[in-house]
Amino acid sequence: MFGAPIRRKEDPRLVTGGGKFLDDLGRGALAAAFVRSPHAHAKIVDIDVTDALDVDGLVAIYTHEDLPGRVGEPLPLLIPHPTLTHGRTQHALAKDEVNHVGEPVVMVVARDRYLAEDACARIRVDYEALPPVVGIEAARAADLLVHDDVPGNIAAHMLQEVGDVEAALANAPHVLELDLAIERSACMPMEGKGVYARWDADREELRIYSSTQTSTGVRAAVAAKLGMPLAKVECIAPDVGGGFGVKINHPWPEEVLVPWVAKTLGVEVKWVEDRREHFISSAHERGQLQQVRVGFDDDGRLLGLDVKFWHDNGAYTPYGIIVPIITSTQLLGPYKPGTYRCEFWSLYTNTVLVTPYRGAGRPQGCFAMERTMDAIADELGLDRAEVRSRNFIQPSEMPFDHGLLFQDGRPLKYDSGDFPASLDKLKALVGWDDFAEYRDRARVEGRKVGLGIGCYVEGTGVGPYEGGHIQIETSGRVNVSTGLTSQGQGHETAFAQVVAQELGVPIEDVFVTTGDTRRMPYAVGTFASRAAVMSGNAIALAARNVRAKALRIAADALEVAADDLEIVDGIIRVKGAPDTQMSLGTVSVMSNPLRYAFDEAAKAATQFAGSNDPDKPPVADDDEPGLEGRDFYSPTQATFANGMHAAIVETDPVTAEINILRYCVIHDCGTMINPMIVEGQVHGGVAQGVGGALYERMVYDESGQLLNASFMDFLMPYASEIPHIETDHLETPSPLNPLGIKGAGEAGCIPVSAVIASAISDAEGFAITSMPISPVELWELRQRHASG
Ligand code: MCN
Repeated sequence: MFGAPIRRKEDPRLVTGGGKFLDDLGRGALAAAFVRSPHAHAKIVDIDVTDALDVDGLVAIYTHEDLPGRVGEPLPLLIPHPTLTHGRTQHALAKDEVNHVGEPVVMVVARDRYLAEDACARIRVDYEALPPVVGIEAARAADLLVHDDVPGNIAAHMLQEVGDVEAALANAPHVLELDLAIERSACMPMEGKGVYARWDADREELRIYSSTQTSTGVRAAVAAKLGMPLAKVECIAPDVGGGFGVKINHPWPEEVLVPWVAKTLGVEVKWVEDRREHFISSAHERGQLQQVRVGFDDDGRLLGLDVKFWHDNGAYTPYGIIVPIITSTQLLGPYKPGTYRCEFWSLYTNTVLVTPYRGAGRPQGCFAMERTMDAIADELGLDRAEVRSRNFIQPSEMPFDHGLLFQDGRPLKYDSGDFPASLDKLKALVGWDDFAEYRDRARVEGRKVGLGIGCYVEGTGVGPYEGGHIQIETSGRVNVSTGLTSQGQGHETAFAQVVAQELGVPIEDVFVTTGDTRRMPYAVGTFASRAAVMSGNAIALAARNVRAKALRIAADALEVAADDLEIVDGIIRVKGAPDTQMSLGTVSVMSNPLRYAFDEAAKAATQFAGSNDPDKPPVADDDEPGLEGRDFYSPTQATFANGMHAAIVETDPVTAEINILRYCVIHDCGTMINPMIVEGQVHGGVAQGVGGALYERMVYDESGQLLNASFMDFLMPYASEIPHIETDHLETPSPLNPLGIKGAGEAGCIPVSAVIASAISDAEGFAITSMPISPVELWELRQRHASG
């Protein structure tokens, strides 16, 4: 049950084609398609739709001018921040100007998608091309501006400092400087975005299905944009084929426009994103240039860390600057920096906008910190693991307050963790102490092998809240709902495990619903590795309330004290006298004044509390009817998971091909609900990390065209590129929440670029400072280092 590595309940359905994804719905709906900007930066001079009007099956064409009221206003800026002095969001359809290739300009609705695309192809948009800003260097130079009214292309400039870093660097026995870079990549879920909306004219109700990570957010945003009462708008996330961050942006332009058209025309409309649209009009992440100055003593202990970085936020900032703030606050990982200053600039470029992608700014921060740790070890000739361990925050120092502000504006305070124990486990797993001998032997054989390491700490389970609703049917089966959505994380299983444990019912009798605003209207969403902490605890609290009520009713009926009762396999029984018992279903009937139960439980209930007996009212005065309850969990701060990875990598001496021979993970996400799910999450994260380290990048040309906007050219690793991942766990429970849980969903991907860079550096004998790295780039680096 809780803590057991049981197989996921949802998998038989999902792996045998039984999933119901967005495009499985609304088969007869009209289709929407979009004319998107071919320019990275341009003024819209004229839009001529005349030729498209002849297309058979065309229903409607809309430009920005056609959008009424709030539908035509810029989309919301979700996370403002005091340092975000120049936040900008896009219009659902571009007004006057486009700022990246792929920005939606015209919406077409037709009988089917083919006809809609035909009509799109006949629409002429005249643009006056403007010079684009492409890449961080161009944005920094600021010779050209993305938004005329944003000087220096700077959306935000932020600085946090703890202690006097300049003084620490001035007095440090050793100071090193590093220039580092991470390129853009993207989430690339198997299922792209999509939205399907239908209007019920009689009831004046709008139902939206969206492949989203935040159904309550979509509902609220659409209701506000369309000026509708919330009560008349529902949003349901069906099965979602991956999100990884990109499906949070409530609302995306299409998520406003499709429901608006459904309501305006009184029809059903659907839009399903194709892969090219996903590349050029969803979101990217990762791109940063970093400069590090670090001061340390002869033992490798940090005295001062000064980090500056420039973050590419693309053309708009719907998410504010959440990604660079996360980089700046979680860069420190498990270490005490002595003194720390971090300053960043979040810069506009004429490229696809940037929103959180699994890891959300942490892979970049981890790269900066871990490359720095390796540089210190190399400088002093010390063991790389030893340098790390000398700088660890110790378990005795927990909770540890860094003196910085976390992204939620609260103090950056680690709740728990045992970094020395994690490192010991990692070293044992990978065989750290024996590796030098293996590497030297391999070198004699003409082989290049290297061992890399990377450590991270990850703030997870952020608030503000999440809820859980539990209802025990008269049959004894348990319905559970929580408002956040699922994209493949195994929530149906994990939350059922929580409830089975708390209520003492068989897991087969627990049914979990997520992401349906009809079932749970209050929710925030699935991101920031928060579902297990937030909904897991909310559901546990709700289950505890329902259990207490069930025991109270049963105690009364059985004429014993509630404390003398236990629940085993859905049966409430007297401890030590198990024959005195009644089922949870029976109690459910007893708590239901209408007694609508057509099963055994009803008969049993009548036996205990005859429905016609006025002396035994089914519901106590202070009880609500039904065996059900709702509760919410709202944490005081994030809980901090951590992990350490090591990889052994071999590079071909001739071709510079890079092979990962072993990949080892120690992971600590507090108490685990289901270790098999956690391991699956870690494996998926590592796989995405390997993509980011060795294969995936967004290649823009100078004019802002994305040159590799298809899976022919953007390389995602197959299973054949992913090494066997050896995983072991440490469970340091969080003291902050009742279940002791920390999040696990993003962890796997955070240190991978740092670890692989560390291993390649070890194999090659020179430092890798930019990721991803291809064999060609490694080969060129070799030539450069060989020629001095
Ligand atoms: N879990 C557990 N014990 C813990 C922590 C987590 O058993 N101590 C389980 C949870 O119950 C849940 C899973 O592990 O089933 C992940 O939990 P959590 O860390 O809370 O993460 P979320 O469920 O909030 O998922 C979000 C996270 C993020 S932020 C991204 S991005 C991501 C990820 O999950 N996107 C994913 N994993 C993904 N996995 C799939 N298949 N698809 C995505 O889009």
